[in-house]
Amino acid sequence: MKKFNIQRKTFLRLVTFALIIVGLIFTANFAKNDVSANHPVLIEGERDFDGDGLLGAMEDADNATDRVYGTIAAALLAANGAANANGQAIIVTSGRFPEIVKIPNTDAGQMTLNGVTVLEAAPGVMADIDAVLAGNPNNAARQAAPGIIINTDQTDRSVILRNLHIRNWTDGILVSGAARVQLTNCRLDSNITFGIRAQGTSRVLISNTTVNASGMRFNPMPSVPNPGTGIRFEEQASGTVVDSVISGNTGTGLSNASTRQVLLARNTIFDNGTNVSGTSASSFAKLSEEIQLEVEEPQHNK
Ligand SMILES: [Ca+2]
Ligand SMILES: [Ca+2]
Repeated sequence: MKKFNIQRKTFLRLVTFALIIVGLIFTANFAKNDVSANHPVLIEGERDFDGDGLLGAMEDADNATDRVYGTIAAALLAANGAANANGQAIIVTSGRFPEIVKIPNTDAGQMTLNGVTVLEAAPGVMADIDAVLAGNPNNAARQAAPGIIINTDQTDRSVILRNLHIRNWTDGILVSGAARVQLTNCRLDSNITFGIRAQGTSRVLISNTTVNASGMRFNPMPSVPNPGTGIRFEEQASGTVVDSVISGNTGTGLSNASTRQVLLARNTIFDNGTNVSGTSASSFAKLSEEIQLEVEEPQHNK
């Protein structure tokens, strides 16, 4: 009987030990494979949203449960419970963001999009993603780079940008690979090469967006436009531009050098170096009247 008790105790210890090992293995695998987020996170601009006295990098790192961040980059990565390129990142107080936004952020080891990635400013919030912030280090390095860089071969998940103001970069927004991107209600100016540039086999929808003054940058001295085009499609990129304003760009307003067609509807294209240029007669097409009527119908019913 005594002998049995010792064996049972040993047996229980072995079972406990085995369970701990299994638990550790499970935890390690879970951590390694946990790319999911898909919860909304908030980004503070230059005003403290959650009232904890922290802004910027301090807000990024304070804890893993508040889901509030001080930089766009931290809100889109995985640390401290952030979006991990899967979900919605909402800028909730106005401010200037002197940071290059990479989606996915390969420089930080985020090699893929983990889901639909949304970056937007809340209504009434001015989010100024600006290469130049007086007194801030690295203004010159940022001015030599694009502001928002979206590059992925994944075609089954979108990147959505809404209500952002992007200025003083080379390209304001550079889309490449096979990325699927929707830009709505964005404003771009003072980008020296291209306001919005689509390459590869990307597909880019541009709606309710204003692209002004590409090629005009004056920090700290006038830059040479290179070429200062508003919206540009290259390689096999394709897209649709609707309800947008393309004006005051030094080079071409809307340039399609891609082999694919770009669809247009209800845009104002005015006072650019050249308003529109394409590589062939079929570079552009108007969206059909049927599609326009469908879009406008709800307004008639008001
Ligand atoms: Ca805060
Ligand atoms: Ca925080």
